[in-house]
Amino acid sequence: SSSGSVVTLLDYGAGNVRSVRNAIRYLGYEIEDVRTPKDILNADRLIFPGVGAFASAMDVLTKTGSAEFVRQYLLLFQFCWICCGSYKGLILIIILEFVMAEALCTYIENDRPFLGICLGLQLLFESSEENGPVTGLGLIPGVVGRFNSLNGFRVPHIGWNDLQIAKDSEILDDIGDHHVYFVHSYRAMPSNNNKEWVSSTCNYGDDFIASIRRGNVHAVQFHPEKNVGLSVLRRFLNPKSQGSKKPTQGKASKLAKRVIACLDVRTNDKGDLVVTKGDQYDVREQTEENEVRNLGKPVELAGQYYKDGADEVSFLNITGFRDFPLGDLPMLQVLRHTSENVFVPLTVGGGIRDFTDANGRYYSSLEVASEYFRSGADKISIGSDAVYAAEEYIKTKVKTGKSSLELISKVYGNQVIADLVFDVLALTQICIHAVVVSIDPRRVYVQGPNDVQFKTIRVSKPGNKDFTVFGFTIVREFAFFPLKILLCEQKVQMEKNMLGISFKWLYVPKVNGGREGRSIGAYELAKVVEELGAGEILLNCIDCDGQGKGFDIDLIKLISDAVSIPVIASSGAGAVEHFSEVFMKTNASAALAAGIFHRKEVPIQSVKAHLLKEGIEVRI
Ligand code: 1PR
Repeated sequence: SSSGSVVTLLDYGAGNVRSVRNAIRYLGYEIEDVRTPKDILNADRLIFPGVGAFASAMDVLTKTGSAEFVRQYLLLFQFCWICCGSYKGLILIIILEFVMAEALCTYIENDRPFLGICLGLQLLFESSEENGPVTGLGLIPGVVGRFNSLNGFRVPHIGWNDLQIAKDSEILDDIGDHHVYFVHSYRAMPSNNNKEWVSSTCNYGDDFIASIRRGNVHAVQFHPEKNVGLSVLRRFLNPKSQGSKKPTQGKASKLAKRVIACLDVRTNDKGDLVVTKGDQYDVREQTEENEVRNLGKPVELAGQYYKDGADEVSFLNITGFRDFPLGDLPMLQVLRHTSENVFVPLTVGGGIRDFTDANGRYYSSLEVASEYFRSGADKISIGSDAVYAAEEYIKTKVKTGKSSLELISKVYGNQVIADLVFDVLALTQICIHAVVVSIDPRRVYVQGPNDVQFKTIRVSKPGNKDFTVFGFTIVREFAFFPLKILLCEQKVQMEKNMLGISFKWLYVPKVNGGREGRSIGAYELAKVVEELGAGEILLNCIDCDGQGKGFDIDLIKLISDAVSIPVIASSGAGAVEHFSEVFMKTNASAALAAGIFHRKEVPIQSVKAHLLKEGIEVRI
């Protein structure tokens, strides 16, 4: 191939760079990986995506010779081994650690074509506040700091936001007022000292730097490998052919509410991997054959939803709790194929836990998650295992650091810096946002708030599959309390109707696909998983699942008010109005639906159009 179609990529192999690779290939370019510093100096154009431990490398270099240095290296080795699964990655990292920084500085100082992404932008600054100050490359004046979640803005900043263009930056010319995808907890701020670099800003509580440009050196805080971001990549890769446009000024920038399409995936009785959909988690048809409901093929449907404007696509491997996902290779294939053509964030969940296979080979949850990331996932979601971890934590008040949630959010999340590898922002940026906890609660009656040790709330809507006894509505399904209470409840309800007494509900999360009730409330679970490192919560509701009667507003309000990480509302969407309702009445950051999209009852475009009409910020 001619060198004109080759892009040099500086990648540690440690994180989810696959989507950047896919985007570059999609645009018709080949990728050459940096193996030695010479590869940097010889590059025609260099892309440095925002994952990996480069900033930590700088930190390590400053500590050469100390005992701390040795300790950190040992930990780094472990980290590489787990994440890369090979010595190749390890050797690459050693090279990177020692000499890449210099080559990279020379390359940038010589004004060679460079595109930094996310962390690749932050590293150009002087330092990071986190556990610091920690020195960066120092090419741009300024300090990288954490978003402040106190003023009501959820951290991490996840989702689609538009830009305020500060100066002509050619590569942003096609963005116009479209939203671009951000996912980060740290940001650099514009100031008089770095004014000459800043090409756009974005507002999330504060105005922060969304992109910089000087000569041929570009960097963006957002992800150009996602959706309209591809135009940025395209312009960077081929600046000459595209001509210059007058950049459109984005309107006042605001984080868009996300609409997510969810695909529950499992193998049917014939052995085909299908998208299915439950009715309160029961995915079998109510026919004699009792077949698994089949609503289509995962890769095709995901591609369709991307075209229709989904802001994210989630895959839930719903039998992952019993079938080991790394044995379930079709799911990994689904991810690989989907990520080649779908340029919105992909989440995958199901079966992320420690596992010993039939041959006695042990896999850690981290290995399972890493395999999902390597196959194209941008985020992973943990269900059952997070419940076990939370129960253990509530019981012992000790963070063992060993649960899948803690381990994965350490390696792909924020705390890694503090207590595992190094104290730099590098690994923070990989993915504090990469670990979603999926909560599957079901309503259970109690008579009053003091009847159980968990948080209860008064609900405004009765349950779905109710039935009537003596003219009073009671809930048929209850997983947590004995029938006696149900009968009591009936009595209370009668009194209520007569005396105006209202009563409370409790949300009990379920594990193993909703089959087993646990003694923990959804509220407690949400609080604890936030503490244990979750970057986002996917909040389902078994009662509402597949019913099409709307989201469980009470539950979503309870949880989204309780935590400061983003909450995805799920279960029950049946009409466009349900989406505006959940965004107006709760602090959900995103709304997820499955059935209405699969059955083509409501297209994603109509949901977006409706939200826009209602004055809710969405990505169009
Ligand atoms: O416990 O880590 O293996 O994760 C299992 C994952 O699989 C969890 O995220 C759990 O929610 C999910 N899951 C397990 N069993 C089922 C099932 O349906 N039998 N599906 C299941 C969860 C619920 C939502 C659904 C929304 C929207 N599905 O994902 O898409 O409720 O549906 P709707 O719009 O049609 O109402 P682990």
